[in-house]
Amino acid sequence: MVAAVTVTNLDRFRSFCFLWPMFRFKNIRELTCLFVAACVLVSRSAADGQDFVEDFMKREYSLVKPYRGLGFSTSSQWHLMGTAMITPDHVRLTPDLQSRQGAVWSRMPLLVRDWELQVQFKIHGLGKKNLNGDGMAFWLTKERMQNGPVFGNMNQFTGLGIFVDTYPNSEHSLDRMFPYVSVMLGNGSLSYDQEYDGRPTDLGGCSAAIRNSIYDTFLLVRYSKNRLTLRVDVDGKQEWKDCADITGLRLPSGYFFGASSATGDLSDNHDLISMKLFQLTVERTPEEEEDDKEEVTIPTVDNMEQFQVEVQEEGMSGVQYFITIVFSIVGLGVLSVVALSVYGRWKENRRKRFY
Ligand SMILES: *[C@@H]1O[C@H](CO)[C@@H](O)[C@H](O)[C@H]1NC(C)=O
Ligand SMILES: [Ca+2]
Repeated sequence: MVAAVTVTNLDRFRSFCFLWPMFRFKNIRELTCLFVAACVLVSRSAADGQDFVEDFMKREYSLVKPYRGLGFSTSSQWHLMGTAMITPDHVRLTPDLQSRQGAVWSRMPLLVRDWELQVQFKIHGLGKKNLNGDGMAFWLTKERMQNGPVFGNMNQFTGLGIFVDTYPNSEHSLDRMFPYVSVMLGNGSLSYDQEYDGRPTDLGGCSAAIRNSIYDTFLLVRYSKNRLTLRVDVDGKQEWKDCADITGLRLPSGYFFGASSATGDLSDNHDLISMKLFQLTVERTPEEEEDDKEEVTIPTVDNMEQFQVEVQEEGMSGVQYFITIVFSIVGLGVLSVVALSVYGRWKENRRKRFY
């Protein structure tokens, strides 16, 4: 089918070029033919790329409009939890109201070896900047359908968590622009620390202006050969921007996709529009095949230490810092006065002894 189409295109292109001798400007003619040929080829390959990707979208792992097979019944392919609600345009995980939690979880364990997940979502609300929260998370974990403190999911989870954190809980986070997107790999005992916006455990991330955006906002997660990459497309340029790249990451198969969200004192609408899972065709050398046969039972990252950051106790504020300095100077002054007077007495005593 594709070959036939290409041949027709080529024929069209050839006859098109043969019609041209009526023009004298040989160079222009050739240039135009080249240009047309390039256009034909480019449009063909762009369309081919599309076909190729669509072919591999795995419906059984994807959540797309019109959201059939989503619901609260056990036969659903995706299960809803908490405040999650289906509308024609999105699955609203939480409304812009305080203290809500909502989630949606796939019922199918993921058995695809090399994959790419494209997520489209929308976070919007009436709160002013940094007076909104808490954000959204996307999951590929052993556990599913749990309530908890991590964006509406349990802590000490086992597997992958990708967080779109819209509220800086820690003062130390102010060196990062929020919203902040980050990746964490849980092993069942590691804890996500909300007080520090997950900083002690994050493996990478980036700032992304995704709240109240006029553009469609997307995440792209790709996992192949123990490498996980995260990209974002948030500024309407239809381009993927690198956000995180983690090698040596081992993720067992048979985990579940999910998306969750929570609001607290601060809130936002957290809308999931789609999660599309594509199977990738990846070639492997015999060694890589061997390496892949090793059974992975717990998620791990090689050289975990490289990601670890020192998170200090909440430091001093400007005022505290100033007071400390003033007291130090006064203290030093007092000390030197005391020292001087002691020295003076000692000298006097010595003089008395000599006479
Ligand atoms: C999980 O990872 C942490 C940090 O690398 C480690 O201390 C802990 O022992 C691991 N837990 C399990 C169950 O492997
Ligand atoms: Ca936060």
